[in-house]
Amino acid sequence: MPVARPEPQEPRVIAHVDMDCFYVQVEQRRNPALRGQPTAVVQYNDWKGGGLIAVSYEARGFGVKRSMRGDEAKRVCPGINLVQVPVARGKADLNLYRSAGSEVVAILASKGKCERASIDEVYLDLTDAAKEMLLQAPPDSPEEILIEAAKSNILGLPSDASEKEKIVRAWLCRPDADSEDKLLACGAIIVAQLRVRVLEETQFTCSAGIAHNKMLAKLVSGMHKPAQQTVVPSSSVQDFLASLPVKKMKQLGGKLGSSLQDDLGVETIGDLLSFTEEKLQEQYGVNTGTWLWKIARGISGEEVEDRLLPKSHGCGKTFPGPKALKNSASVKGWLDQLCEELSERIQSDLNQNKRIAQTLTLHARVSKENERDSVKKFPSKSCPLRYGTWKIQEDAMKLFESGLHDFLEYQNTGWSITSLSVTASKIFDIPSGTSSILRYVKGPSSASSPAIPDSSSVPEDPSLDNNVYVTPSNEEQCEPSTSEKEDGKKYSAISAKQCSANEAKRISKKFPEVKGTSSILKFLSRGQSALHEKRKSDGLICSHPGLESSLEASRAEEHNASAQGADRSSTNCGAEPSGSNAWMFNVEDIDPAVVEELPPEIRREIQGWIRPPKQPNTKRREFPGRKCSCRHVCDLCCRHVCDLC
Ligand code: DCP
Repeated sequence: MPVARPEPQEPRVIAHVDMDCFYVQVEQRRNPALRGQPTAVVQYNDWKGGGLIAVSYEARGFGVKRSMRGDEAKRVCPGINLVQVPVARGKADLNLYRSAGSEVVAILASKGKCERASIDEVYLDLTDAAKEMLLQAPPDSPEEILIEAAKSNILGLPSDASEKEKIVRAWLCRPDADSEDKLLACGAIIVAQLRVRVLEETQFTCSAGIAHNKMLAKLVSGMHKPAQQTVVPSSSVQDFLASLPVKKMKQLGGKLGSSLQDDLGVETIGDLLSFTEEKLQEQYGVNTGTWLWKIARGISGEEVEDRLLPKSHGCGKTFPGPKALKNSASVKGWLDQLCEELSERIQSDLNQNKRIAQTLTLHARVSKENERDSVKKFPSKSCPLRYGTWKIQEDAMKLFESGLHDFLEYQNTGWSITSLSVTASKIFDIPSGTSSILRYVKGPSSASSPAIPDSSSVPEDPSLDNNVYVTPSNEEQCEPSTSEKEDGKKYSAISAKQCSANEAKRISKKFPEVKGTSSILKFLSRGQSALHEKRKSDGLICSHPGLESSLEASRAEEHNASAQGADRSSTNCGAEPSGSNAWMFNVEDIDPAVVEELPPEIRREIQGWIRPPKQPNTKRREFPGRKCSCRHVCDLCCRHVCDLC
């Protein structure tokens, strides 16, 4: 349920930028002969000509809609060009569109905080940029206004007037405007400049909404498409919302919106104004009630997140009509393909952006034989994500079996799957300091764990010994930054051989109470390998992806199928670490968030160093994992709910 966020004291300038018929534009850039032509991008599945997923504005003029299939689109518009999405692994490959979206994001992010909301949508917080413009170069002459800004649609101004452009120019540099409108005018000019840059540098057009909050900016960005922008001055908010159907509002498209219609008779956002905050709270709870009361007045405190990367990675495939999957072998075949793609994407996210995904989720659309109208849905299932293609494949299949078991409720009946998808979510940045934990746990003991690449990939140069060798090609990225290298203080996990005597002295002086290295050594030399062995023998290693499994993953990817066997057999698990026998560690480098990710035995010890010991919560500490009836007790990922069990 939606919750009201506190609004900032100062007015903000927020933009929502949405690319026009995005996939079509990407295809038109690839093949300029398609420019200006009725064109649509169709799904890989060619059933009835393939489902349309993007339609050019020229084709829309003929009545072609996204809900159509290729055959129908051809009937409506015989001249339409149908372009199939690129294909890989027997399904759509969206990488082309993703990277085209990234090109646009890179330009938009130059002017303020930028949140990538989808493959072709971005929120921008332009407050600072607008304030700066107002201070340094405010728009003061109508003639100087950029043509693209002069074409803005400003809610509340006459939109069909023959002199619209003149009116807009005057509005954008009104000397008597209040400070909110002045900021908004600057925001509109900045967005127009950005859109011009996007067009020049990528050949793509986009549309935008500019308002004082995200909610309003998003609501109007698609109001005038293609290649236009719409501005919402505060004075026009009430009129705009008065006639806005409730279902158009984000978060009101589903059950909450239906309840507003059915239970309160609310059809437009404006209708909400007749209810007191108390009444709405009574009906929908305190938080949602307040949220509804506020959105009715155009108030929303939601912030633009500083995020240029997607929140999750998903790979899916539909199997319409006769293509539906009806046996486990075909499901496994497709899941393997989807998981392979997912694995590649999360691995590349890890390598390029140092981000780790924590949760694997499987969704499916399934119907029982002879019960096609049944309302029972296949339950989505999740488990901790283990890096490495075969592990993801294995877990996804188990999730599917578990979901199918729940779905069928012990009935021995046939089933049919029309869509399958796997998602990697709960993605977080590896916090600064994690690399030191990684090194600390894994770095030096290349022989101690299967997660470490074999010695051939470990350079002899001791100065490079601190690196985390995710993959050979990734060495550079994982190397500590120059500043880290130059800064003598930041030298976590340096073997005693490398650590100068002075530095060792400094640490022991600074942290005289840090005496816990022996158990770490124990852990490194045998504890972890024993734990690893135990989990392997338990049948499911619930390892934390940020520690061992990301490394394992790389290896698995690297060695492919043959190496997977080697990976499973983990022949060198029990070997003693070689080459180093003592460890120095700068406690200041430890990020508390990272400590939570460590195995309990190490966690307890490190927590003792970095903060005064708490009264132990024995219950939690003694048994951090969720005990499952099967043996999948996950003590590294105890916060996750494991649907495999
Ligand atoms: N997309 C898809 N499947 C859908 C909807 C969209 O694969 N069911 C893809 C194709 C679109 C892109 O996502 O080009 C962006 O979707 P939008 O909803 O933003 O639509 P468009 O950008 O195509 O058109 P518009 O100009 O109306 O925003």
